[in-house]
Amino acid sequence: ADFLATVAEKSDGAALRGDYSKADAHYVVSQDWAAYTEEEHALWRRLYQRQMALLPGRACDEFIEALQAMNAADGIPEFEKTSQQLFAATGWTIVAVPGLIPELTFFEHLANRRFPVTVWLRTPEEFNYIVEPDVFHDFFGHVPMLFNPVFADFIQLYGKGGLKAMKLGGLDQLARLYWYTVEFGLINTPQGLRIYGAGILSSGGEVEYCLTPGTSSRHIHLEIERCLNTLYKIDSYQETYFVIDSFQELFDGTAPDFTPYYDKLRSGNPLPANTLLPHEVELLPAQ
Ligand code: HBI
Ligand code: FE
Repeated sequence: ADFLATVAEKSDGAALRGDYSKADAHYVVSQDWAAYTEEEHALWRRLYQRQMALLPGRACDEFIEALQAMNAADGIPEFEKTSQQLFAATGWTIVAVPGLIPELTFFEHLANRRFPVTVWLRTPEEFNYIVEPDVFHDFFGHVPMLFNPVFADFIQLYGKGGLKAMKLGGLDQLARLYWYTVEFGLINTPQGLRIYGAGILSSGGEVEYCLTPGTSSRHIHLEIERCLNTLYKIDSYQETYFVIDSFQELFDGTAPDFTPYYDKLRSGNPLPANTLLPHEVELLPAQ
């Protein structure tokens, strides 16, 4: 399957984690909340507390406010409860999945305002680093931003774009946009740069790293075609962070037909992750 290539890239071809035997045709499972152990709930609380100590002044207000309203500090949450809250706010729901799912299915869920959340939690040994998305990454990292109406519309648009990119042969390009925005995006605010990307928000180390001036990483304004053409690192902190000025900008940049981008970029060479083009301005200069 297509998604095995994605996973092989991420985990050296190791088998997918998670129990796929009870998944339906859309890879949806029941969360089976009662089956989580007290040790797992305790690990969730530790993960949650560690992240919360890092996020004030670093995560964007939209994320922090939604997370607080979700009441998810006391253990692995029941998806159904948050899903009802989320549906009332933006018309999105949460669906439980065994882990990584095929790209087509993933995009179909997003296009229908359903966010797939992995049911299993990492082990204590993986407290600081995990390769595949688990429930902490998916729920803590992604779900709060779906309470923002503009961001919620953007993710649906991305899902529709994914279905289209599959037909047009633009998936490599479009996946880079997801990576550099939904997973590792920063937003410029009057108070300074803030994080909205789930890959950073659920990471112990990158929350601080990505906002530290003077590292070897660059922080540049998001330009869609440039982003679609930029390779990314999957096993280290990002070498480039793309910065937006507003979620509306993200939506508007994703709304056009990407066919011309794909036609142009497919035949050329993508840019390395550490590229800085002559006209680009570092938005987090060393002090
Ligand atoms: N499946 N559960 C899950 N979560 C993801 O983030 C995910 C996926 N399948 C495919 C996929 N992501 C990617 O190929 C998308 O990037 C673009
Ligand atoms: Fe993610």
